[in-house]
Amino acid sequence: MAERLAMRLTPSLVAERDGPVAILRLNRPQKRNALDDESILGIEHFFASLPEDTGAVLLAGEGEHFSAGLDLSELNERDVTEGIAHSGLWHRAFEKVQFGTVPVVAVLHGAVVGGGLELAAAAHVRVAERSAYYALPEGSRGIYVGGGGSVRLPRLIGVARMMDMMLTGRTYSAEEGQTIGLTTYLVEPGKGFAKGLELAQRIAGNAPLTNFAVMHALPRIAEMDPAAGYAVEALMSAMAQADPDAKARLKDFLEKRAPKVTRG
Ligand code: 1HE
Repeated sequence: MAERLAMRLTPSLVAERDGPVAILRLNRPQKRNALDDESILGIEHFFASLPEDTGAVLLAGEGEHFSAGLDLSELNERDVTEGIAHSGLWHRAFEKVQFGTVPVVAVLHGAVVGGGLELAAAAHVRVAERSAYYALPEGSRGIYVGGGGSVRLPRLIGVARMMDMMLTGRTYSAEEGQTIGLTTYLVEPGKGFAKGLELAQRIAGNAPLTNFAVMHALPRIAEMDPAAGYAVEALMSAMAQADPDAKARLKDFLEKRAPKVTRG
């Protein structure tokens, strides 16, 4: 059962925990979880202040939508210099999501648009409910992505698809999002949170060093030239297998105490 996580956060966010899983809910449903500065600062604070015994994070949105993206009502007042600082704030916060201490599972439903999609892209595993839809309406608003979308989204769906979304205002459905690689799980409406929690609990049960390698080494290796990648992989693999946790897990398997791999 989830309980409140003791953390000072803006009312637009709610922090809970369920065993080793810390849960962050976007909690501004009356504004479709639009992300104002306070929420972005809160997200940064949450990921920087996780209790040490946290093994994974579950990120979800309250109400009918995951997030309507940037709070457009805050946009009018910024000049260029302030705009750069604002985008930098989002970069800093989402960097803590992607390259923080533990893997993040995002549960997506309803609108997942603009900055909401950028936030989702910073997570490590994405679960969609069939109600989810994805768009980058920045083009039609006369603005541009600023939360790391140009870096993360092409790596998920390719430059051409992101260009199409931004230039034509194309919306992808939950099913299409699953096909093009935005999400890796697709579930019925209302089932996303339970599925996300189940996955986060499994992730939290992994050896911490393996989770570290998957979060911090894998995406960097994927960007390296292959020769450097093989070298870093060999080092990471040697470090992981030398950890006492790995030794205990291998012993459990060899002595028939660990579960077998099962069909999906
Ligand atoms: C908002 C926002 C927002 C809703 N900022 N207030 N994002 C967008 O361009 C998406 C804009 N939002 C929408 O297209 C729709 O609101 C939704 C499809 C997400 C939801 O529709 P619906 O019918 O459920 O809600 P609604 O009636 O449009 O909105 C309810 C309230 O939320 C309403 O305020 P109210 O005071 O009239 O009740 C809306 O104004 C408010 N609201 N979305 C501010 N985004 C780092 S750069 C990232 C750049 C971007 O993210 S650009 C994409 C911005």
